[in-house]
Amino acid sequence: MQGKAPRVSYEINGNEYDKPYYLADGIYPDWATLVKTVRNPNSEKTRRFAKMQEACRKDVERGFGVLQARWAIVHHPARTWSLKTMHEVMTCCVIMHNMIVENERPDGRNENHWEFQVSIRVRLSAVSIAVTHTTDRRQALQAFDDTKAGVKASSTPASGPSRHHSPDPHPTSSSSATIPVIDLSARRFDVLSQLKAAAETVGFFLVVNHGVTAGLLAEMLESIRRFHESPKEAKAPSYTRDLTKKLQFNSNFDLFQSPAANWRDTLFCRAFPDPPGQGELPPAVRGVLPKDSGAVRRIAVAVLELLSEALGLAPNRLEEIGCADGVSVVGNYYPPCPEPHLTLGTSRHSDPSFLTVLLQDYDIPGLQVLVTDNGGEEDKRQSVWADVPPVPGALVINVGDLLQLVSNGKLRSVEHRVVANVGRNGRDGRARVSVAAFVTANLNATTAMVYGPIEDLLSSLAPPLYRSITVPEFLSHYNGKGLDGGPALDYFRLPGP
Ligand SMILES: O=C(O)CCC(=O)C(=O)O
Repeated sequence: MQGKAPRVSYEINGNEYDKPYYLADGIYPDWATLVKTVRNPNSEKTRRFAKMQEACRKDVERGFGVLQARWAIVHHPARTWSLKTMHEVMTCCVIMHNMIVENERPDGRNENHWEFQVSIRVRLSAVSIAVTHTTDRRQALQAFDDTKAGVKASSTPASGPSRHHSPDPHPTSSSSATIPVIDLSARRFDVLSQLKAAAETVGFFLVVNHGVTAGLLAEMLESIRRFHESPKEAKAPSYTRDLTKKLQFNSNFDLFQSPAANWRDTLFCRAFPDPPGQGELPPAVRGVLPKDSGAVRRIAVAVLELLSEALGLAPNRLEEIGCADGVSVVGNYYPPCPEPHLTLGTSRHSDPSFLTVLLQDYDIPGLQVLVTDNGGEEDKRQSVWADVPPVPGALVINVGDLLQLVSNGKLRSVEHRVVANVGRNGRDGRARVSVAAFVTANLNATTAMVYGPIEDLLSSLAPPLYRSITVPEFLSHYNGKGLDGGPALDYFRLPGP
């Protein structure tokens, strides 16, 4: 950059900045834009300097977080050794981000000329095509979101830019025998060894004889279907992207973050320990939602007890540290998709829970888990998508990211996805419905628990793989990143030896 900074002016967290910050090691320019902090501030002046520097550093990190949320390429480890190429990629992302922000300004202040001091060669024509595409996409998504009606009522084609998923590199497995079915009424020893084997490899299992009546299971699926199929006007009041609300209806919680939107609508409810009052619930789900979360939580506690033992811990250890102190229920609705080969029902992801208990549609399959042919998850390049077949009366249980974290990687939170609902007859077919209960910490607690790998599981041969975090911290990263683009837990991984 030969010591010349481009002229910029921007605001983060209410602070105004007029200097650019460079975020890759080794390319900091010579002038004082990034200054190291004072390690032991021992005077008023150095204390103030360190404080201000820390605030700026946080703003820079936040700015970088925005870039990471918008551009998938900034999420991943560098794909090249070339500093120049990395610099160009970052520069493109910053330029495109700034152009989008400028273009979206509501107050018409977008007639400013773009002033890029391009001492590196950036292909601006390619950049502006990408930006046009991105802003068109953003506007299309906003228009869709403003309908508050979800994909159920949408006429957006799956082939449009907002929903078109890139082809997936992994084939679909022809074998459906990968996900074990475990009878919870069998001998405790047998159940424990089957759960252990599944949780350490494929991360998913089906359970039968779990104690929840067929009647309640049917009622859960039916109430979610009823909600999504009620008139648009009945659902619109619950439509929100406010993550603090106990009840949220929307289509794709990560609509504006993820590279491609999914063909599904979702009703989300913080169901335990402090559920919304019956009067706050849409009529379609009244009387069912808190009841089902209680039943599901009991199964989760029983499974956590067995998994605790499988880890060599006291049976109540996982429950004791609060792994089942909160339950959020999501009721998914996958309308038949006219172009199912171009999009997905749910993008590839792992779950932000300790454990997930899922009731899936008995008639329409769609859930797939990414496994290696031998059932494990060691080599992602060799992985295949294995169907989780619908088994009437069964519940699907899977290990979530937080259980992988506290078990220090012994239990596996495995990526999964839902293919778009083919329907029988284009859009005239039946929608697929599922109800997932994310079993997690108490999200209403005033002081959030800190979770890290459980000490008893660590040794010199098994050093901690993850840093300690709170569940709100994890969720903030998970929600900011959106589905797709790699497991959220990788962000909290400690550097390897
Ligand atoms: O609909 C399903 O079968 C699974 C949904 C899912 O993976 C999720 O909601 O996280």
